[in-house]
Parts: sequence; structure tokens; C-alpha cells
Amino acid sequence: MRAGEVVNIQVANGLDEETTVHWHGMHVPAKWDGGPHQVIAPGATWTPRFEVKQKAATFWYHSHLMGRTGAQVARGLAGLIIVDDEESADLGLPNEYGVDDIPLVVQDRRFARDGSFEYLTSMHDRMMGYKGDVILVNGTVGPYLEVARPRLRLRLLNGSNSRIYNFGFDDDRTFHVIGTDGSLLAAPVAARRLRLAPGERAEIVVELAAQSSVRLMSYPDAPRGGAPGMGMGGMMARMMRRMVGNDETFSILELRAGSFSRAVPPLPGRLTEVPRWQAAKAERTRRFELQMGMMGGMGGMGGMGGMMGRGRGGMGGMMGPGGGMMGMMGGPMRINGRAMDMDRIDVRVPLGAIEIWEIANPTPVSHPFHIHDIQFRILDRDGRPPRAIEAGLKDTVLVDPGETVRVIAEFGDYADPDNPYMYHCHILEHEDAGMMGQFVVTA
Ligand SMILES: [Cu+2]
Repeated sequence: MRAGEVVNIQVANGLDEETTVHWHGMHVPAKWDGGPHQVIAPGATWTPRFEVKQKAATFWYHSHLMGRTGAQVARGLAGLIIVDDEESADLGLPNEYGVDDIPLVVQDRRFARDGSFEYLTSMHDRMMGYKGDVILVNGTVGPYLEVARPRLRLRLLNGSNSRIYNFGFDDDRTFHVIGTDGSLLAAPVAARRLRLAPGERAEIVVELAAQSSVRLMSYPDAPRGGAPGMGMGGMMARMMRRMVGNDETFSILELRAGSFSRAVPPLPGRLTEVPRWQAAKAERTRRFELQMGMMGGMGGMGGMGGMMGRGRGGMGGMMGPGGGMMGMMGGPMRINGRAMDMDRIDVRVPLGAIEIWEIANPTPVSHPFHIHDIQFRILDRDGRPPRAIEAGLKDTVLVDPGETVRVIAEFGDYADPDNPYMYHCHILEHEDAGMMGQFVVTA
């Protein structure tokens, strides 16, 4: 899509079940958002129409059917959207699709004996999120890319249901992050690792020597420290990663460079202007606390009690008697004490408001928080400014255990009292279990 154009889309449902198609990250009228209310019946065609009001970036679309998003996305109902604009076309960044501008949709899957995808077979999947032991990149197992240019732009989408990737190259080379979910960064930022949670996108630029080979990898996840007492740096952190399933190392994509001359110009020093809403201009701050229900014995409750106290109770309480982690995290997924209800509007935002949304995670696992309609900027994490690699526009932000993240955005253009937008955890099993809410923008 090109910024400024009007797109007419026909989504024909050829399935024998209901579905929806959500334009993740795109600023569109609520009735065309493709959330749980815009159900497409089997055999029906849905025809959204909207103006592309975005900066150049990488977006995606996926099923958002109430209670069935995880199952439908796992079966393949997801795809990529690239938005171009004139400003980005003039930067000299690699932009030849499939040649030096490469989309990488990264998803993990489990396979049944007959070769079909296997989805949700255990309570563990429901609590920790569905994870597979096979990585698919653009639907391909064990992929490689023959590279004919010395500089590549990789558009990474974490299209997985729940797995967090920690990308890097197998020779630990430096690459440049140039874009986040909804925009390019103000300037390229050098990095060796890039965490990407479900729903998030990033664009990176990597340079290769002729006749060389290097692998894009994903390494064990490394959550931030969080609140004091969480001890996420040590043994408990490793145990949590293992429990959640983000402790594995995967080969994502092998890059095989052919013959070419190595001369590449420097990357541009400035890429774009990222909107800077000032916190002092915000009309209000809303707080969203992500919650996982509890079951199991008193020991478990005591442990979670420590967690709910802003993480000060520490991991020791978590692992104490009471049936261990799994026993303690049964129960419903909620935000601010309430599980998703399609008949309840949780938040009303006045059209044009600039608001700060404060997202707190007192649970022992990381949650990617996604807001429909808008692109936001991360103001701070536990009071500290975000790292440069996440300082672009975002629509999904990973909130680690014990962490509180503040984001700021303007809710412009589209008011509709009848059609809500969603906000939710983008671990699809958490979303399907109720970690979601609804907001309307009112004129
Ligand atoms: Cu979650």
C-alpha cells in the first residue's frame, strides 16, 4: 500500500467457519478494523475501505475472531502488509522487494504425525501460550536466501502465537535497526540483539561479504530485570524461561551471499521524524493491569500475593509450596480485574485526545500489549526512557514481569460510539482467554 491512497479490499471467507481480518497497526475507522465485531460468515465477503494514513512501515493482518484467534492464526490466517511513502523511497534504503528488501514472517509450529499443524493440546499451552518446535519463515522450514546484494533490509514480523524471539547473527555481527512497528526510526541504531514479541515488527539492515554465509538466529529470551526482588538475571530467570518456553536457540534463516562488489554507501543519518507527543500535553493517564488468574493452594496464593505486590515479593514466593507455577496460574486472564466482554465498553476516549496509557505487569511472564487504532511512542519503562531501538512508532509493546510501561498517543480522525477498538495481550492464547478490553473513540 502507498501512504495517502484509498484501498478497497474484498475479504472472501472460503472457510466453513466464521472469521475476521484485522489490519494490525493500521489507523482505520473502527467498523473497518476487523476486530471481533466484524465477523465474516462462511461464504460471505467483507469489503472494508479506508485511506492509508500511515508512515512507511511493515504491518500485517490476521484473524481476530472472538475466542478463536489463536487457532485461526496458527492455521495460517495471517499475512504481511508493506506501506511505502515518498519520504522513505528517497532514503536510498534497500527497497527492491524480494531482492534486497526481504519480508520475514517468523512463526513456530508443532506438527502432528500426519504433518498437519497441531494446536492447543495442553493446559500448559493455554497458560504459557502455544509454542512449536519447528520454525517457519514465510511458511518454509529450514529456509535459506541467496543474496545478490551486499546490503539487505529484513522486515521481521513475529507472527507467532506466543513465542518471543531474540534475534542475532551466529557470528555476533552488528546490524542496524531502522524501523519499529509503525515507522522508521529517527536514525539507524547499531545492535547485536533484537527482542521481538508476538505482533511486533522491526526492520533491520545487515551487510554481507561476497561469497560468505551467515545465519540469522534466535537466542534464549532475556527479559529485563523488572522490579527489585524479581531476580530475573539468575537461576529463577532461566527456570521461568524454560517454563514459558522462550529458552531455546533456533536457526531462523541462512543468508548465502553470491558474487558482488562490496561497495555500499553509508546508511542515511536521518530516516524520519517520529511524532513527539509531550507527556505534559496528555489529557489523562489510564492504567491497565494485566492479570493471570490463580488456582491452587494457599502457598500458591501467597506466592502470587508477592507478585501482585508490584513484584516485591520476589520469585522465591512464586516457586514455594502450593503446587508450583502451573498450579498457581490457572484461572482467567484479565485486565483491571475484568475478562473481555464484547457487550461491555471499558474505555471511552474523546476524539483528538492525547493520552498516556500505563501498562503494568505484576505477573511472572512477559505480555506484549497491543492497542488498535493508534500508533504510540513508549515514554518510559519503570521510569527509564526506552532504548533507541524501540523509539519509533509502536502499536505493540512487550511488558516484562514486574514492569510498568507508559506509552503516549493521539486518538485522532475516527470517532464511532458504536464500534469499539480492542486493546489486548498479543499472546493469542491469553487474548482468547480474556486478556482483552474494548475502547470507543467519541466525538
Ligand atoms: Cu499475555
